[in-house]
Amino acid sequence: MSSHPVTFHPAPAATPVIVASAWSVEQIVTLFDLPFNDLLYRAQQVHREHFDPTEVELATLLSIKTGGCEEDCGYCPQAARYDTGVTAQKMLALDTVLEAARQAKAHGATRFCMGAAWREPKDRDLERVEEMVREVKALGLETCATLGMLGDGQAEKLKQAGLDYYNHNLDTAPEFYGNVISTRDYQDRIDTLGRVRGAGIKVCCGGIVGLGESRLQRAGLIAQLANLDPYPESVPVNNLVQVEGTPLHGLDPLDPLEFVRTVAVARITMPKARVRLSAGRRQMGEAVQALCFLAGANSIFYGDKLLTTGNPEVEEDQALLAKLGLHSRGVAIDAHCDGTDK
Ligand code: SAM
Ligand code: DTB
Ligand code: SF4
Repeated sequence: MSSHPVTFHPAPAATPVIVASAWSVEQIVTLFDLPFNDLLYRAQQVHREHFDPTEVELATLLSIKTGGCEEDCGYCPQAARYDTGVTAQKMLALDTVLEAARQAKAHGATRFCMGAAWREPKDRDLERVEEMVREVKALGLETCATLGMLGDGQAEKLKQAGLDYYNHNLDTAPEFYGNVISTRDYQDRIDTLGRVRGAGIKVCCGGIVGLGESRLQRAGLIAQLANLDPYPESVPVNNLVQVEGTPLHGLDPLDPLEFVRTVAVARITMPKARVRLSAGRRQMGEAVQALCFLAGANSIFYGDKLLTTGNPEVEEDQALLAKLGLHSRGVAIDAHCDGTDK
């Protein structure tokens, strides 16, 4: 287990100094339980030690193969067994993917993530994805793919094609996982992450909150992520987007401040990771998103659509970043573009 040299500088009020080597769930619950201001103060300190706090990564998603998935993930509109209005489609043509990637780049995205509604890719499908990865990378974008579980040799093929990141989420705490998914288990996910690491691809791995889990279980998810050795380079924190027809539709939404706490705890326990404010931003409003950036989020999914559900419009995001004085990697966002810089 690697050590995570996280030394907490004392907040103005006397607070304990914790030096963690591996994070216990109890330590993480202690973070969650801090007064909100102390938690955000600590997250800001850690964030500023490792990143420019005014910089945000923009990653654009594209669903390259939508719907018809055989898995039973209780949150997912793309599972064939749920009647959500999402219909199964064929894999997109290379040209369509490249056009979307060019547009993402023109809007200022630096990473392009291709998602497929598969339990696992078949080798002949993987070849087509490899081609997409090669061509998207040639446009000068970082590449990411999320294709489900990977089998022997598949991660190596993606690496050879130039894949920078593979997204595969642990989703929730091990003890809550069975309430959400039954068609694959936690260890399957850990195995895929091992294959990704073994091939030398960077890991993008996070989870979803608002599934009906407890704070203890949210801490359990963060402990799993933070104790991966090494912890993921990218950590997407998704807030459940409730879709009619899925089993998790109709749950009480998570308190937005608890979502902010989750982001802060991810930042503190994974200091050098890109913590991505992921699904659910459209439902959050600007003030909650601003708190998430204060809590250490420094990446967003950027583009009008996630995979099948909505995301804030590009212009809306540009205006929000400008309002907050945030800029994207290498791209200055004009503070006057929303007309509110008075
Ligand atoms: N099929 C592949 C898999 O499951 O690994 C890749 C795509 S899958 C849609 C990627 C991730 O999106 C899931 O692991 C989950 O964390 C997230 N996700 C899916 N539906 C969501 C929803 N309704 N709200 C929030 N996050 C969601
Ligand atoms: C991740 O953690 N969140 C993204 C991406 N990785 C693939 C997906 C969010 C999906 C939200 C529901 C939808 O649009 O279908
Ligand atoms: Fe399929 Fe992925 Fe959706 Fe699960 S999350 S149903 S594996 S597309």
